[in-house]
Amino acid sequence: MSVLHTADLHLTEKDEKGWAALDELVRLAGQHKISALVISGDLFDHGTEAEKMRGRLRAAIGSGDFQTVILPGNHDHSAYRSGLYFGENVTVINNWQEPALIEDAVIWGLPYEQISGEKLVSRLREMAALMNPDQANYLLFHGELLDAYFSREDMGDEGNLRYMPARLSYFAPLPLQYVLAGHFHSRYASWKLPGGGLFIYPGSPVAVTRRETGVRKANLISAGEVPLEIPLNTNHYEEMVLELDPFSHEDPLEVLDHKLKLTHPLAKILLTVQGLFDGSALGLTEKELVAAIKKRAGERFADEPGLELADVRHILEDDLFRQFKEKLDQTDCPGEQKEKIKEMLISAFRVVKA
Ligand SMILES: [Mn+2]
Repeated sequence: MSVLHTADLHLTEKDEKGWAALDELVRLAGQHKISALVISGDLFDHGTEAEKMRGRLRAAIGSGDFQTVILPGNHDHSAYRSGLYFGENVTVINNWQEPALIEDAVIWGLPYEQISGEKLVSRLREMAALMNPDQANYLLFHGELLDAYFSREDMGDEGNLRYMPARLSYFAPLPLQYVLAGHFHSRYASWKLPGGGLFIYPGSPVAVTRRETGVRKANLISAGEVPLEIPLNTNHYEEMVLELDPFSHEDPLEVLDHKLKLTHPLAKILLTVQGLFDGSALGLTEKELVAAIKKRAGERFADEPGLELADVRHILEDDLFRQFKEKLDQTDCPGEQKEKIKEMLISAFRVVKA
């Protein structure tokens, strides 16, 4: 028994990135010969569009010989109300009392509803009464874990509402091996459940907002083994800082090329260029350097780079600065300290000259 666990694909008709991520998940499902693909909520971005995407979804997940179990999330719960049929090997958990049985595992789910923490506690107690502790029980959950210090932006674009707020302690009465959760987009994260077992958010498999930086992951669970974070070949964002140094002999454009080479080909780069540079040594004005950077990275950028740079050649060429620097270079103070002093000196000159 093995499960590939994901959530928060936020599929729309127009955005191909989500569909490509689904294909990647299906490819991995085949590669790892899993029993079930579990999607813990927000498969669709809007409930209203699901009907139109049904055929495409069926074609995408119907090709493998594994089961798919879908949990309604806060974004797409309205999609499943009419009992949409997604194919033979797809189960939608519309009722918390009716689990999906896959091999020797019992996969329960809490379809999304707008309920308070108190109500959730009693709902979980009712569920516990239905579970057989001698079986392998998994629970699919889509909502916010209050034990974790998340910010709003970690959930994608959600505004100010709390969705199915839960604490780890709420799950204590349930004989669970795993809570396979969704709703938290930023990254893969897991917690120990007080009654045994693990609570796991896999993070979104494809970036929805710019906060979803780094290679995206899916969660692979094989009975008796430690859950695995499986890296995905899907679209995401990556933060990059290009640090300039007026005394370095490195060409910042070459440094940028090198950094770009190390990034994932599907990463969109959020670049910040910061620091001071010697335009005369580089043979470029500030405007030219910025243009060269933009040209170099071209379509790799998610948007316009953040620019916090300045050409300080006029300071480096100043007689007083040069004299001071020569004296400093002759002293035997450690290199790191020299760098610090030079930085301070340039800042002082910039204030004076401004
Ligand atoms: Mn959600």
